[in-house]
Amino acid sequence: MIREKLVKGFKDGIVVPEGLIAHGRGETFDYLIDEKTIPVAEKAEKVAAAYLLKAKNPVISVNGNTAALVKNDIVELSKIVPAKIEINLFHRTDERIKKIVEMFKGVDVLGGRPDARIPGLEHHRGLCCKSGIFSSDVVLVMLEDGDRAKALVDMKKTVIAVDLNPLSRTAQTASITVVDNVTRALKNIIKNCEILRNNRTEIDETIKNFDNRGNIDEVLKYISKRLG
Ligand code: PTJ
Repeated sequence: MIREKLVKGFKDGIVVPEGLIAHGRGETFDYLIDEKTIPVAEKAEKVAAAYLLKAKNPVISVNGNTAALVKNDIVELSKIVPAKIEINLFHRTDERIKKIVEMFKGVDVLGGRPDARIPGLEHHRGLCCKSGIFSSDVVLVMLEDGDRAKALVDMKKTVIAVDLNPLSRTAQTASITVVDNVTRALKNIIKNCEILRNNRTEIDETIKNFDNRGNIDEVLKYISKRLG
């Protein structure tokens, strides 16, 4: 079903060919974790929910793959936090932006008229919105390119990354790394937002007790053990 959604997205001009290749890489890592949410990912998903709920200006960044795979979950999460949605494409064209905005019909989405830029990224890749990603304190990125993830961390933002490859540059540079398929991760983050949203003490405790480096190491240990 995931593959078919992406192929349809590709035919509709939402997903780029590189997005199909990215999916293949992700799928490989998904097999290594048995295509399920492993306990360490569940922990990171709770932390992601806590950071989103505590943020002053949280933003969910959307690309072609996530629009094709998890559009409805993105909208649901944006309402529960609440968070802004910004379409921020790596392979940016006005036509793709327009098509993705149309997919989100009836929902406020940023990204159509970028008026700021992420320092250190060349032309199209650095474009963003002043009221969105540029001024955000917490950004949720999914299937993100490593350079952009690093540029956002360099801007002192808390970067939550959903990436099935625990060794990717994005996974390694993010502030919170969720090693899970985006199709499961968003649902779990939503569930945790529902649990945490009225509990400030638990939000603070969840954030305080988290060590991202240690959590990535646990993912690698889990994979090694499974292979062994
Ligand atoms: O739509 P655009 O123009 O913004 O382009 C989007 C892509 C995905 C092409 C672009 O951001 C890109 O090239 O990303 P990368 O550098 O290929 O990184 C994608 C990462 O996501 C890889 O580490 C994959 O393993 C991982 N990945 C792939 N599918 C999933 C995934 N992680 C979570 N869930 C998935 N379903």
